[in-house]
Parts: sequence; structure tokens; C-alpha cells
Amino acid sequence: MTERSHVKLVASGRVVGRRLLPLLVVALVGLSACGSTHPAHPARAHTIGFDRYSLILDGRRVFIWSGEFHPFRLPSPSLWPDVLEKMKAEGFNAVSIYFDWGYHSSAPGAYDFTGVRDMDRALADAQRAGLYVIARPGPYINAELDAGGFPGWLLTQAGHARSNAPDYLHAVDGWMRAIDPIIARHQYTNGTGTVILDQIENELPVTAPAQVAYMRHLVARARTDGITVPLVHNDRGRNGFWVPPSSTVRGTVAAPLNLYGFDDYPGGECTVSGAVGPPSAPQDWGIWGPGGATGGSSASPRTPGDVAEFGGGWFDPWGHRGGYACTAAREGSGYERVFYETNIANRVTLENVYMAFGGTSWGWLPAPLVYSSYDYGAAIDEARQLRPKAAMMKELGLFVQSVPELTRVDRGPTISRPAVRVYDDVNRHTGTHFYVVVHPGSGSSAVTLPGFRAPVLLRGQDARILVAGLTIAGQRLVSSTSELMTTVPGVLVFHGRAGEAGTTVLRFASRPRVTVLHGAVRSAWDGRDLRLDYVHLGLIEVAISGGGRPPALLLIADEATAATLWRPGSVLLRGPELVRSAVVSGDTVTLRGDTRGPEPLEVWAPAGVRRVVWNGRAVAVRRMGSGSLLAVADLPGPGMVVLPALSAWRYSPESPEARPGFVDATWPLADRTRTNSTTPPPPGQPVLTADDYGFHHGDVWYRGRFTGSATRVALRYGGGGSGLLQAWLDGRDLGQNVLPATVTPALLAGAVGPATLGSATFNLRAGPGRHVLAVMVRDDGHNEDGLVRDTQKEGRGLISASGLPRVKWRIQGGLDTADPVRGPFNTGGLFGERAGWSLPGFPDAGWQTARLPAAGAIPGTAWYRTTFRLAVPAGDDASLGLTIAPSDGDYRALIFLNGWNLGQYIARVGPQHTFVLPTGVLNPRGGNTLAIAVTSNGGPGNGLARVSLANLGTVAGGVPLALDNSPGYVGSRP
Ligand code: IPT
Repeated sequence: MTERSHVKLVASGRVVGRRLLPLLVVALVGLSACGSTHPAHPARAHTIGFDRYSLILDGRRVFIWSGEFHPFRLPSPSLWPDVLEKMKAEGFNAVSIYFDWGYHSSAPGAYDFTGVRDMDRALADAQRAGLYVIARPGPYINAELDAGGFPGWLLTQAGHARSNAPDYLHAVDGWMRAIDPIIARHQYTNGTGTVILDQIENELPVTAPAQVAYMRHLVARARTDGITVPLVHNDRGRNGFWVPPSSTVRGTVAAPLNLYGFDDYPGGECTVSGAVGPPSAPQDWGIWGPGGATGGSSASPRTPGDVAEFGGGWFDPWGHRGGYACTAAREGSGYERVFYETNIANRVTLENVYMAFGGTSWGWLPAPLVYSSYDYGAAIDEARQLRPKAAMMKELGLFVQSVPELTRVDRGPTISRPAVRVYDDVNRHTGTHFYVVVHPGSGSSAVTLPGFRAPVLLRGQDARILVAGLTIAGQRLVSSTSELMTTVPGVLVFHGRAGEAGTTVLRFASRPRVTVLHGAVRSAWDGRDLRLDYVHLGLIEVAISGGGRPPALLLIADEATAATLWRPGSVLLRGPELVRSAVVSGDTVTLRGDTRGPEPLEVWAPAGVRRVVWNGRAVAVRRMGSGSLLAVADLPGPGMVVLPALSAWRYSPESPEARPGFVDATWPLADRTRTNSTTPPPPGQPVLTADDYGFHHGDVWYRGRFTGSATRVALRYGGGGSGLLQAWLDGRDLGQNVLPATVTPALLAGAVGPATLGSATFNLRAGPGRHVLAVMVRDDGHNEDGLVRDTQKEGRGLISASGLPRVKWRIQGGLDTADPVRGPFNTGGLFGERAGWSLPGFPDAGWQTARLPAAGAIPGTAWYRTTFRLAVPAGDDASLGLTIAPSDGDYRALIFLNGWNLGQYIARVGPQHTFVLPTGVLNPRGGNTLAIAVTSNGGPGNGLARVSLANLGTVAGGVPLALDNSPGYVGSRP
């Protein structure tokens, strides 16, 4: 059954895109508005509007509290709901999603949205998890990705990327025509999804005419493709670039968009020495000075404050000693409170935390500056575990959604004390004050806020949002020095730091009855207000009735207790590691969630609920004084996960390409004379760069034949950060050259850096006669193009060779089309990769047996293969990793699990030693195949170290799992 519905794109504040679109009244075939495809749920038309305060959805102001998640960084679609449900539980109401053009396109005009590339599924998952979506299809996305998200085939274009060059725009149109309809299907305005915003381009910092025309083209394209939701860009900083024409102020640059957003990453990073200092105090862009940059909210006074990306961590480059644990601690609760709450004080009502879950830059996805893990120090770690900072995110996320008064505030006066800044934001309609108290430094400070009856103490890097004058859940909150977290009918939840005093004042018409159910609370009635004084410790429970108001339960939690509270739907819960969903039906509340061990469960559900079901099983409960239902026994935790030792290794050397007799007749000749790369060869020499021959990702081999003598060769090459070149003359190993891991700030910004190009010089003993020079280049990815300088076109592989007589070159590498299931980034040009050695089922029985750690390595590449079986108990979600033990060796390794390239390990460079094996790629209840390609300069001590499985976190619960399709060896590559 289908239904027709009328969709109007209107706004209560202003009409979206009035200039761009006629008011649309579209008849649609209805799908579900609430996530299920059950035909009983007809589509419902929705409206998206905004004014200078907030987005307005269906006439209701909504604070958009979003987290960034890249489905392409989790190559296991059945786990996408896991991350999205965790985000929802953690207090986000939106998810921002980049779409990586290159991930979907292995050739011009070829677009694939199946399997791990099924973005329709990702958008449906987001809707099912109850999250709005900010769609970010680029075309350029940066994101520490190979070529910033451009496909390999685009890199040989003549036209300047990110401009209005016709060849580039033609390619862009192909991508947008493929991705836009998928996004359009999931638009909130249609009633068939939750996409509320669409981002055009990404941090385009050049505003020359070619870019102005480009932006206009992209906007027109999106509209033509059926994108009807508001359009936005993310300004690289507070530059005032790409501001909606209707909102433009002096000094800004306009684009035909609807909203203005900007990015900010104040957190910094853990330094190479590992030293961690507090990030600087937050900047205050709401009052950006005259004469200074026109940025932040003030760049676009008629649109809501929108931070399109705000650092929730930071990426970690090759060779860094900081690591993500350090980043997560540095950008932990203190940082998040100080910076995110300053954003709120500055009237931001759309904020996207980059990243909510970083995931893995698996295969050849990474830009040349980063290693495989893109954990980002995010609140949900790469292994899908909640970090401690997730608890704070939950407090803040639930708060911004519980108090709609926050979505229409004006700035009052700011009070600056030496160590503390106090913002006074007020909702003039309701008279509600939001005092944002920010204490960026260490030490402690106390302030007394106007109208508050007790001082507020802040210790260390900390901030609070304290509310005064709010009617909520039928109660009148005069003020509280505890922070409001959330509310469900009849219950108000506050939190504060353990051991610190708190005072909450509520107004009543007459003296209410106060029953302290748990904790120590002093209450006083002054004829008008009820004052409660207490010290935050555990969970304080106070029941209040009478006084001319409906009865209320006040729950006041310390931070450790607040971390155990969850609010799915209109149910409040305490105890488990995670609560994913709660559905009330009749007298039963049905819960889904995770436990990490035996954990308690307490439920505050609507009156009438008497039964509790947890993960499909009835839980015996008893009613408590506060009206809650408490599980009589703890919920069970997960069972035992036994990790097998990895043994029975099979071993085979490869790199036959190095041998003089190797037959390369089928390899393409590298004889082109023209290239659009930014690194052409010297005049007269052939073009060697791999992209020009269709080899875009991973390793590339060259064989050059020459006749005559030579004593020295200089090989110029491009390999990205930590890239590598190995060479052989007539089968004799010449050695290798390694590019530095060091990443300069300029490289981070997208410039060409010395780290990505190198020159390898070898002495030769080539007498008169015929010779073969074999060269292998490990390409660690194409540069990003943050500065619009076509830096992604810097050559990869060999660029030129000098010192030799005339050479006839042949080239071989990985094709983006080699593995249509695993995609363009999975397979490079190693002999073993091309021959299927990475795949499950490859017949390795004839290989030598081997033990690890290996005593040494051969020059070139050798493979280790083994299989292992897992028996993770059904109903448990075990997140496993693979650890390569640190050693003094000098080698690198590509790790293939069931044929999926899950990352590159570089000993001595690191810092990554453990690689997440995403469940789904990993079979947790069956057999798995591991293949590791070790590349080294050879020699004793440079062998592969011990390899073992690691348990990165196991819970009872999780989401239903479907294994990825992992095609195996079928006599060749499939
Ligand atoms: C900004 C990008 O928009 C985003 O794609 C990602 O690269 C992020 O930063 C860093 O992780 S770029 C900005 C920091 C200059």
C-alpha cells in the first residue's frame, strides 16, 4: 500500500530557498516517516525553516547536536546501527556524514553503492536510530583521505580541481548525479528520511571568480538533482566565506546557500614528545571585533549559529608519539565542557562534533599524512567502545535537547573574572537565563551568579551551564548550581561533580511536601521558594508533591552516576553499560542494550509499566520508593571470549619482479610523453607516474631495460608520508629509500611537502650490455587539496630516473577495479595481491611453514598466512584487534583479514601496533583467514614480530550481525 502526501517546503521563520526554488508542492509516493518500512506508516510532509536563532523543524525549534561518522571508515554495514545507536544514546540527535567520491568510483562514470558502499542503507540506519542527517557529499571532502576524497581517475585531469574547469565540472556532475538522488530519497522534507541539511563542497578557502562560479554550479546541480533541504558550506575558519546572500554583511563572500557554517579545531594535538598542555582558552566569536575577521555567527546575522565541524579529537600522523589515548584525554570532558559550552554561550544552535566515531582508514584510504587508525580520540573509540568522555557528551547532548528555551537566546552581558568567564544568555520570551560559566585553566575559582543563592565552584578545566527561571516538567526552576541533564515525565535529572555542594531552588504556590528518598538533603521553605542543599554524591532522590504543582521526582547524580543514566525515548534508566532503545507497550517496557559485566538495572517508566524486558528476556523487578522498577538481580554480562593463538603460519617470498628473467611482456609500456601531474619528468624523459597508467592505489612496480653501462642512478619518486622505494639491478638488491614520516603544518594544510616526494640514489655496477632495473614504490596516498592548488596531482610512483642510458620502462600496479566487492582502495600492485595471496582459500599448502617472531626478512616482500577459528558466544559483541608486537626491526606489513586490507603497520615509525578487525569482516563464530605482506630491506632482526589477537572490549548485547561478503580465491582473483 502506498499513500500520497503533499510536501511543502516552507518555514515558520523564513522560507527555505525562496530565491532558488518556487514553493514546492510535490505529490510523493509515501514511505515511512518513522523508520520502519511498514506500509501502515504513511509518509508525512515535514518543513524545515530557520531564523537567526535556530533551525525550525515542523514549526518547532530544534537544537541540532550532531556527531560526525563516516560509514566508509567502518567496512561492516551491519555495525553501522551499532555506532548510530551509541551516538543516539550518547545524546546526539544528528549525524553528519561525508560521502567519499573515490570510494564509490573505480572508473569514470562507474558508481557503486552496494555492500560496504551502500549509502542508502547508511541513511536508513541513521533514520532508524532516530538521528537527523547532515549530508556532506563534497565533491571534495578532505577528511585525511587519499586525494581528499577524489577518485583515482580524476587525478589525471587537466582542469584545475575545485574550480569551474569544464572537465572537472563534468566529472563532478557525474558524482553528484549518482549520490544526490540517494540523499534526496532520505530527505526530511519528503517525509521519507531524516536528512535536514546538505553541505556543498568543504572548506573552500579560495573565493576567486572560478570558485564563485564553481559554488554556483554545485548549488544548481544539487537543486536539479532534487535536493530540497537547506544548503550550507563549512567555512574553513571564521572567514565569512560562502554566506547566504540574504544574510551577507560587509567583508563576507556570498554563495547561493541557505545557512552559514564554520569549522574550528581548538584542541591541538598531543605533541611528538608526548607532552600535554591544556588547550588555550576558547575564542569568543559571538562578539568578533569590528575591523577584525568577520566570522562566526556575526558573519551571517540572519542565520543560526552553526559550527559545521568542531574538534572532538584530532587525527594522528605517521610517526607520532602522542597517540589517540593521549588525544582522547587532552580533549576529554574538561575540553568538551569548556569549548562546546562556549559555543552554546555564543548562540550556536547547530554543532557537529568531528568525530563522534572515527573508525579506520582501511586499505589505501588514508591521506599520506595519517596511519590506518582514524580513532581520532573520539568519544566512541575505533573499537566501538565508549570512552569516559562519552559520559560528558551524554550530559550535554541530553541537556540541549531537553530545554527548547535554549534555542532562542540572546547574549546578555559577559562577566570576566581573572580565571572565569560568565556568559548570561537569555530567552526573552520565557525569561530563562542560561549562565555559561567557563574556567579554561587549572586551579579553582568560585563565582556567584545573579539571583543564585549559593556560589558556584569550578576546579580545573571545567565549565557549567546553569539554568535560572525555567518551567520544566510542570515545575518552576528558580535556579540550580547543579546542571540540568534531562527530564522524563515527572522526573528532573541534575548532575554535579562528586563532593561539591549544590543548591536547587524551586517555586511553589504553597509549601510542598518533600521526601528525601536517598542521600542527604537539607530543605528550606521561605514562603515562596523551596531550597534544597546537598552535596553531590551517588544518586540523591527527592520526591516533591503538593505546592500547587504535579508531583516531581528530583534525581541529582554525581558524574560517575550520571554516566550510568540513559534516556531512550521517554524512559529513564540507570545501570547498564549502554541502553540503545526503550519501547513502552501496555504494561511492558522492552529494552535493548549492552552490559560489560553483571550490571544493575533501574527503570523510571511511565505509570502503568510493570514489566521489563531486556534483550528479549523478562527481568524480575520490584517497585522502589521513587516509583522506579529495580531489577532484583544484576543483568548478566558477556561470556568468555577465548582468543586462539595465531600459529601454523605459512610463508612465501614474492617480489619475482626483481628477477632479471621475470616475464613482464604483458605489463603496459610507460612511454607517455604528457602528464597533468604537477611533477612532470624532465624534457625528453617518459612519463612514469603511476596515475597516468591507471594505477592509483597501493604499490607499483617498474621494470626498466637499458643497454650500456651506468655507475649511479637517481630515482625521483612520490610515495606520500612514510612512502618507500626499493630497487634491484639485474636481480641484485640495491637497497631502499624511505620518505620521512614527519608531517609539516604546511602539509597538513594541503601543501606539497618534502615528506611526500623523495630521491633515491644508488651506485650501480652495470657494465656494457643489457640490464633490468626493477623498482617498487609503496605509495602511501595522494595529497589532499586543502588549499586548492591541485596538490592531489603530485606524482606517485616513479617520476624520473637520471644517470642511465635510454630506458624502456614497463609498469604494473593495482587496479581500482581489481576487487569489485571490496572496492577501489583494497588492492594494490604487489605480486601477491595481484595473484590472490591475500584472499581466503588461496592454496598455500605448498608454502613453507613458519613461526613468528621471524628471525629476519628478505629484501622485498614476503607473505605470511594463517587461519583461525573464533567462537564468541552468541549474543555477545566482542571487538577484536590484531597486535604486532613492538620490535627494533625495520619493516612494514599490510594486514589482510578475509581478503580485506585493514591497514599498514610500519615498525619503528608507528605509532599504531593494534589494528581493529571489524566484526563482519571478522567472523566471530567461525573461520577466518589472515594474510600479512611484509616488506623490508631484508636482514636479520627485521622480521615480522609476534602477531596476536587482542580483545578490545566485549559486551553482552550489540546489534544483529551479518557477515560481509568476502569472496575467496577461485583459481585467480575472483
Ligand atoms: C577540516 C576538514 O573539513 C575535515 O575534512 C578534516 O580534514 C578536519 O579538518 C581535520 O580532521 S580541515 C581544517 C582543520 C583546516
